[in-house]
Amino acid sequence: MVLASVGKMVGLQKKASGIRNICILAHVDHGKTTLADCLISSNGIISSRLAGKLRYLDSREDEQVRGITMKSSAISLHFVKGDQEYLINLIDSPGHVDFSSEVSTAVRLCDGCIIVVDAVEGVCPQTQAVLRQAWLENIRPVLVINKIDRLIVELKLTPQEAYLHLKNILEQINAVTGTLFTSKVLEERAEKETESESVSDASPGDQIYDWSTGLEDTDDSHLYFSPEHGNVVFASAIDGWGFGIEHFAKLYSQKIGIKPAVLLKTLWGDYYLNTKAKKIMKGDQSKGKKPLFVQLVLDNIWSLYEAVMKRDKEKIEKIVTSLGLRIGARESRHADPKVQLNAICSQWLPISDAVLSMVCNKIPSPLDITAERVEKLMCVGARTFDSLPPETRELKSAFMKCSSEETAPVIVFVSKMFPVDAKALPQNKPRPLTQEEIAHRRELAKRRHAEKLAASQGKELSEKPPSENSPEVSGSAGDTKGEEQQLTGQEDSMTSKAGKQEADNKEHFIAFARVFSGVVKRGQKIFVLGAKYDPAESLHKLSSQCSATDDLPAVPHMTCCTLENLYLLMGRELEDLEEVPAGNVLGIGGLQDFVLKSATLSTSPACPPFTPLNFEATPIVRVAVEPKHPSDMPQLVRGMKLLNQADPCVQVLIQETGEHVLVTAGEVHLQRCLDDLKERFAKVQISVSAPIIPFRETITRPPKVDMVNEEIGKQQKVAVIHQTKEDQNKIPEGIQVDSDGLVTMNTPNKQATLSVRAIPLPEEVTRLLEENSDLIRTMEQLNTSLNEDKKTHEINQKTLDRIKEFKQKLEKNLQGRKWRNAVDQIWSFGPRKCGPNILLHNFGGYKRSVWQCLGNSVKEVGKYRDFDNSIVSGFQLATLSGPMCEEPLMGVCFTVEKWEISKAGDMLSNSRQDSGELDATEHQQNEDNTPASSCTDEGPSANEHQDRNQSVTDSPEKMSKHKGESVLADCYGPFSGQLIATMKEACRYALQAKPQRLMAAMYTCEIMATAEVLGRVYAVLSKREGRVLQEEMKEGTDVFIIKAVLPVAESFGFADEIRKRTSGLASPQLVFSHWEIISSDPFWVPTTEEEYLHFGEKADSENQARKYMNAVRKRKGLYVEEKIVEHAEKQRTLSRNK
Ligand SMILES: Nc1nc2c(ncn2[C@@H]2O[C@H](COP(=O)(O)OP(=O)(O)OP(=O)(O)O)[C@@H](O)[C@H]2O)c(=O)[nH]1
Ligand SMILES: [Mg+2]
Repeated sequence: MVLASVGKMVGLQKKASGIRNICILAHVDHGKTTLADCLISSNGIISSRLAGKLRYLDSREDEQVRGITMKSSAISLHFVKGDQEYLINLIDSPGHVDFSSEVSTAVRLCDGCIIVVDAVEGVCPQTQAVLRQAWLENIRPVLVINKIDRLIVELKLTPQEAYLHLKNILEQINAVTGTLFTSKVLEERAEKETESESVSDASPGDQIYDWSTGLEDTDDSHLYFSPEHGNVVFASAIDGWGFGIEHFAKLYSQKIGIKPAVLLKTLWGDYYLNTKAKKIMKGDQSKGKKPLFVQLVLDNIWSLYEAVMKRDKEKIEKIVTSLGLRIGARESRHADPKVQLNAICSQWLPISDAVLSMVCNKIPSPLDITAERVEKLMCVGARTFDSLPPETRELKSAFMKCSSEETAPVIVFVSKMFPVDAKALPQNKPRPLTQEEIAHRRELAKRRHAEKLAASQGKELSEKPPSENSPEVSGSAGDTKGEEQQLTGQEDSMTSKAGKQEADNKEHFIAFARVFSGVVKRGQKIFVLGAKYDPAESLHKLSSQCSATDDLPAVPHMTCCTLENLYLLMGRELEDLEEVPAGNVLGIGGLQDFVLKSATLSTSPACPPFTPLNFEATPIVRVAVEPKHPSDMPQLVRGMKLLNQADPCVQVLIQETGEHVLVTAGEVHLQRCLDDLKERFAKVQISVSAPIIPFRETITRPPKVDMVNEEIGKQQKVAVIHQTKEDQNKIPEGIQVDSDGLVTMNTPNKQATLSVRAIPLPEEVTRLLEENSDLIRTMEQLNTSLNEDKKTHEINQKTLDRIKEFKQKLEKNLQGRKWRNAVDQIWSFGPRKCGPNILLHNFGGYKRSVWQCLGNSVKEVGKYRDFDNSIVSGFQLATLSGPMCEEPLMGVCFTVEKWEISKAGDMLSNSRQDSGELDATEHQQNEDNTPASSCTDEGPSANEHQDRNQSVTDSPEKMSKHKGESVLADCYGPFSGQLIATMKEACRYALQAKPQRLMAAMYTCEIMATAEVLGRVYAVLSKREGRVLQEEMKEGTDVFIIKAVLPVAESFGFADEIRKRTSGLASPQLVFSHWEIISSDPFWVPTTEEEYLHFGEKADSENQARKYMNAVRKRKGLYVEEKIVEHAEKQRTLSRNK
């Protein structure tokens, strides 16, 4: 029976001090949903017998089948502690890495979290990840060490061993918190230092850095988990028990006559009980004594388990009576000892009491939100709180107050949109009839009866009663009607049914949200603010007092909408609400056309959008989908749109090739998305391509010394020569390549000459570029606004400092003769102006650089200026798709060493300048439309599919404006277009002049396996090109932890294979980690006799890189150089030789 009614919940919602918003976080399978079941059963929503078996919050079928949670879902619980009543809004989250974005959506709405740790597995990768997420969101964690029964039943530890094991786990988890805390304090301290430095500016010359200052005087005790602080519960969710040490402290203080406060301090730790003196003494181990925790707590639990497992009836009875419990006859006679255990334990140490009272004591109510958290939520990107408009800053106090007064501004954050069946909506649910309705129906029935009588007397019916049209009436009273009417009635109900079904088919999206301030009401009008909304901009246009009901001018990223329905989230059910006050988690209906995935809602236009959610997973697995029947395309497109809205992490895109692509976080996520798409959103059959695996292209340094021996050295030289010859074969005539890889090319009209060289970037630099891509993008924006002489972007000091620091780091890593002045010469980053490749200018008389925003570069004027955008565009195109298989480049530096424009070209540039035609918009167009407009026919142009015709037809028109100043130029199209194409080609040839390599995306994975299956795990890993980084044994268990890296390309089916080969004992989780160069050369061909014998003529058996490259080329429909069985008999010889 459900204990608390909706009315009760509504009452509790109004008292913010009694609300706790929490989520349960853990590594996969550590028992979150089982724990949630136990908590739910305390409210009578599910029976306590089913708690742990039902997994009530896993409402999807695939969640139940697979046994893992895939989405976060919320439920509101009522809890009474002493004379206080609490409302607990509980959110269960998934633990699998693929769904870590769901964790982000949950964490944002909460004030605290329960971290669950499996007592056997201890701290796992996702445990660390969720701790970090909780930390980033500034929410308070409490700890539940779960599955303690496994220590007794599976590992068969003694209580003493178990104590040491638990202590160890606690240390591990505190170590993780410790690192988070230390790094934050150090960061803050560094920040303060730079601030004070910039204020005083007089820094003493010889400062001594003491890295520990700042750490000592910060109180961090509340951050750590420790049983005596009351933020740790020991539990076994499956057996229904759990306790904090205060439970035992209270119990034993009466029994042995020691103050509870003393016991609370000593029950956990190295203390023992001196029974004679009735005193607690320190130092258990040195004296060979049992610690208090073992003696008073664990021993009891162990003996209970022992008695039940051995079916020692007498002992069980003794324990049960001494504890004063009552066990039903059914449980005590049950064949499964677990049932009996559950019955005893859940009465003795009910887990829900232990966990919920810890939550109420330790987790702050919404009223206690910290100023730090508020500021973090309100400041997006590089903006600081001080730079927000004053009206916006005032809202901080509304946040802090969390007030539900009428005057308080409403602020709501929507963290995700989730789909529900129309049937599940409260307004569509069958409900008991009211008295009036019953009377009304009775009346109708009577009338119908009278009509029937009349009909049987042969009287004609003149007209139908008007009420017949209503579906419920016609449905329920079919049997009492005349035949003719029955038919019409059926038709009616058929049409209305069809209509209803259509309505059912429509997806209803509910916003998963929290009210941070004010009261939201059904039917209220409110502003919807997108992530890019800027209050400063809109406050220019609107007054801060305006409301969503007014008629307002259009402001970017802001719309108005009406809150149609408000819901109380109750797991699988929803309950209608009229209004929801501040501090609560709720569902909002009617936003699906206004909010895509997340948004901020407010009644005040001064409200800033909340900071975007921190997503830990990078979507990396992409597949192309298409309907089995081409005519189903519109449904598929619609379905993909819905899927995009329903999942916080999936990306849905249409590639230039016209393919519809899904990008997901991993295999399990992909499977779920496809299931959803097929069965729910599109409802059509679809075919799915093999996963499209991303690669990167790069170059390496040519080998200088051969390390093996001279003999092979000679051969290799031959090979190198052979290769360079081959490479040069690829380069058409008319292009000069010197021995050092410098490529010199002319534009088709011979007006300009470009010399480009490609050099591999040091690894650290590539990493630095990758890490700072956001910063690079900001720099780009700043530079553009500076160039346009717009001063709207005031440059934040903090951003400038970060840019300076970035520059210094680059300088530090780019040292040596080759890189002299390189950092100052950086012209652009690419692809998309923020990627991990660099363009340098290394010719005289040119000064433009990306550091313009730092204000130390002179504005460049000169003959190059008009066309430098073309060079940059050419570079962007070249880095976007490389020559090997048209994948983006990574870690390559292109240096332009010569750029000459001949006189005619100059003239051309001047004439264009004079006619003022080279305005920004046209330039943009050129960049976009003319990449393939070169008239050179040679070269493997990536963009052949791009509209070449268009540029050809376009160009004569444009060029005719120049009144034939240069007849030569005319036939080759606009000069800027030629430059783009030439630059792009030159970059490609420069790449080809160097040894090229593919880079593969790598996953890291951590696999736990017992010694018996270790060998098989290794076998699977090595078959899939995995590399073991580390192997260690988990203390106190026989489990090994293996850390390995694995190419994404080889990862499909990996988890399944490992699970099968180890009979389900090991199950890895894959997380994207980095890009790695594949050492083999995709273009390598055997040159010596021995190599021929060993590798065969094609040499493709061993060459991983070539395999990948050809697979990608095939997929993209590019030319693949392959020999299809040429000499059958030779192949046979080969296989025998091998
Ligand atoms: N022995 C034992 N098993 C438990 C306990 N709690 C949960 N389990 C089992 O652990 C498995 C996983 O439990 P779930 O509650 O689904 O774990 P979860 O953390 O919700 O998993 P995800 O949501 O997929 O991350 C189930 O088979 C449970 O029966 C426990 O206290 N003791
Ligand atoms: Mg779960």
